Amino acid sequence: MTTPPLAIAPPVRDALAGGRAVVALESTIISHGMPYPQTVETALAVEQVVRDHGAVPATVAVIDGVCRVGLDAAQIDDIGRRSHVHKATTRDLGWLVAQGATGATTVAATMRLAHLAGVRVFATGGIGGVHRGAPTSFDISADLGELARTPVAVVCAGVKSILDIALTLEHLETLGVPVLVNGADEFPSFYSRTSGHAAPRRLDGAAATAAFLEAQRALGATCGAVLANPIPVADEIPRAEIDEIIEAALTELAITGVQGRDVTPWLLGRIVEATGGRSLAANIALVKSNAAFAAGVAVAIAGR
Ligand code: PSU
Ligand code: MN
Repeated sequence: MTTPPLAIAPPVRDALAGGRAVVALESTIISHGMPYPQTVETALAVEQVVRDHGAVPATVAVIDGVCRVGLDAAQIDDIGRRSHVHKATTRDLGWLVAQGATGATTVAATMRLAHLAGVRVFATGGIGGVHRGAPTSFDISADLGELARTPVAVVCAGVKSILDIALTLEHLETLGVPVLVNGADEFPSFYSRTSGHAAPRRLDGAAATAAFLEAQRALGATCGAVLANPIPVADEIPRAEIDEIIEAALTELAITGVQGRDVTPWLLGRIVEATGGRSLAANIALVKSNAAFAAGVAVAIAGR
């Protein structure tokens, strides 16, 4: 086997060598999730949240064909500013490397590269999943397949707001991926703390979550885990309000002909417009909250 073309940033390499806490962060959220320059400001602020909670941040991306685990501020700015960065899921990694191209990694691709580097905890906003209408469109994110085969724990505020939560939970169960909710009995729905769906399992706090991840490891689990962390109460958008906006955006989407990987960026843009920017503020708040929780989990694992 050849060594993977992986560049681990010095602070990340040192932390891993010393058995200290590291939290992986994705870059699709930087290139496709929010407008520039807020996106870069947010990415840097999220890294700082990870540091403030005692862990080393490792933002992941492929830059000019090099898979990077840990970016510096200039590299994060580059990903946010460039207008034609590929959205890269796991299947795109080989192509990007061979072509010397640049790609922002989704949850799936970030998990893969984090795992190759030895990082076990990853924080993001929302994971991909089963889209509404998937029974006819077959649109199911590759994030779910990666969760089934890569042992990285993904802290999120639920699945992307535009998905079918019930079908996503069902599919995760089929794939054998554990789904845990931090400190609540209900699975959250990204902008809201509730979804109408019960938490498959509940855990309270970082120490309990670290104990769970260690148990998974001791059992030889080869899959990842979804660690759902509800948005803070102060930042929540009521479910009835946001559901109506999402429904309207989905109706509009059907008319536009936007398809495949362009669907999410288009819908998120529409939702930001329709909420007058409130969804963006909520999105930023929940990512920071997830970064803090993920850092706590990584610190607790490192301390065991
Ligand atoms: N959640 C969001 N915005 C996003 C994403 C998730 O609120 O942009 C990104 C993540 O990178 C996730 C990806 O892994 O969308 C999933 O895309 P797809 O459904 O095309 O697999
Ligand atoms: Mn898709």
